[in-house]
Amino acid sequence: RDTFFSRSPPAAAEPRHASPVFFRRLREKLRTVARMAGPPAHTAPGSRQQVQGGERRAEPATGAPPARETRAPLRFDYERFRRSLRHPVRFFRPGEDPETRARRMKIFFLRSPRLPSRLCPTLSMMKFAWDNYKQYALGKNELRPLTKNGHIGNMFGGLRGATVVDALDTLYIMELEEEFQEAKKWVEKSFDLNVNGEASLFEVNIRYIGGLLAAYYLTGEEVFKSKALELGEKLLPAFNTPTGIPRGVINLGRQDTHSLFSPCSGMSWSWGWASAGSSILAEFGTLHLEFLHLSELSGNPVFAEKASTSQLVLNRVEKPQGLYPNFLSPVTGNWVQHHVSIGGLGDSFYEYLIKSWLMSDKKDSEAKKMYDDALEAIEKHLVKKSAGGLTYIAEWRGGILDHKMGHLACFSGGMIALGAEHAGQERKQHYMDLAAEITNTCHESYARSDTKLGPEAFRFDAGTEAMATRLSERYYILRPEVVESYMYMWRLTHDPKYRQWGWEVVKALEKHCRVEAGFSGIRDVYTTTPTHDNMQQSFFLAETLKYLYLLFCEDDVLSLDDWVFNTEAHPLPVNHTNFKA
Ligand code: DMJ
Repeated sequence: RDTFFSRSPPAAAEPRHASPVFFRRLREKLRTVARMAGPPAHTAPGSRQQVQGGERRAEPATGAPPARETRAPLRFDYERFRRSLRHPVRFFRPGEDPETRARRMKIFFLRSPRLPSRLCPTLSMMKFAWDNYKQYALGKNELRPLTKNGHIGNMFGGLRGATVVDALDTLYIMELEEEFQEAKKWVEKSFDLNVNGEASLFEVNIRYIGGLLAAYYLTGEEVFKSKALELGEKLLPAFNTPTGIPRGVINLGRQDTHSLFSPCSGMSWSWGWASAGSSILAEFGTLHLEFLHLSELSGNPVFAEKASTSQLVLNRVEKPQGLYPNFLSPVTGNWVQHHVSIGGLGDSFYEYLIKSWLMSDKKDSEAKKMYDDALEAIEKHLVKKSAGGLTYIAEWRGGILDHKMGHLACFSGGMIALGAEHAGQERKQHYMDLAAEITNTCHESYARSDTKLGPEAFRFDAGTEAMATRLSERYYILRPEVVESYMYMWRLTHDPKYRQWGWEVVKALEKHCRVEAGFSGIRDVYTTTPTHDNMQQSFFLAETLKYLYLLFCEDDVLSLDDWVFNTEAHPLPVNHTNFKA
């Protein structure tokens, strides 16, 4: 029996990592991060530096001695960055001479005659989703397509326009020019960061910061960069914990404006539902990509330091059977619960390990090793084959397997394929096969439903294979993970079945989720007359439609050589070189 977890609360007084060895490793790690982000302009221990909107000391990670390398703000050379890209970012290429374009189109259409008729629907779906959001809900977070109004919700702490920010890069790459300008105008004129409310650190990071960063890198428009940096600064107080592991909820009000009316500004909490005040693996483990770019663009290492501290603490903590449980105490650095999942609560932590390595141009070897080891443990303990021959990834509760896979876990086919290319020679084909098998299982969860859309969770027990068994797990909320894996599998194998499967999803979305004023989730995938949930999720525009579009267009549009997609499908550039002037 695994003895690693202590049932009694661990002694809170002594953070586990307050040792000289920890600080030495942290300093080494930060030096690597600093090297990845480019050479320091000057080295002045403890000197003050100017960042957007004020003076800020380059903060040491919690309790650690001040980072030695601080840097003056450097001008990010956007033109140089664009020149460094190895491929174009869009299907239609500005400045391309007509002859080259005609030749390229001819080759594209000859190779895949059905594609134009598949690519175009994804464009018009995006336009339909955006137009309705704009008409009925602009400035709210999401569209309610049945009642034709907006939804605000409570994840974004007073921030508005989640759909606008999530949609920016998709509109841009699809060349929906007018619509992109509408979205940009809203960000310029109406996107207010001066808000006061409780936000999910994770959601604000992946949707808003990820969306703004991607929009900046794609367009060079300063407004996106400055909003991303300003918002990034507002998230920093969440990291003020004994371990440096952030808490999940943060009040976005300014810290210096505590008053009777906003007494909680800048404060952070753990989610009420998370056991014993713990932080969630998929939340604090899904910051690295965005935070490294915040440092890259601002010249302020504080963001990279914060994200790297989490990675370091996780690397160092003892792992039961090599697995990472979903709940960790930000006070003690100990695991708090026994639940391991590659789906909800765990998912994007694993994704960010392999993507951190790729984004660092394969220099962040610590992240790669963590990914390799984690995948090995997952395969050993969680990957199973059903009686009917379907490979799936079970969940683990204190050593007991729950033979269930969530829709969220279906991103893992794409992730494992992405990592397979870079596995040791003897493991490459093995991981590619595993990725294909998992993607196939996720496809089966769609194929076995009446709507041809997949349920929120499906099971492999009591004779069930890849179907939901509980009423509460039958819904589909426009999630992207299955088409995300199709996109990666297509790009990495060119097996046409992935495009065929993507096309089945397009048809099903059109048939069951399109309503008069947008797209809506459905409550039961096992009936051909499903009721709608009246919600057009912002990730439908950020992810589902973007991945479908990328599945049907040329591989070099947002090429995997140049970009990594954050967990909300916002493309962030691989750091081939440093772009500082
Ligand atoms: C998205 O916000 C992100 O993909 C996140 O990582 C998981 N959940 C949703 C989509 O299902």
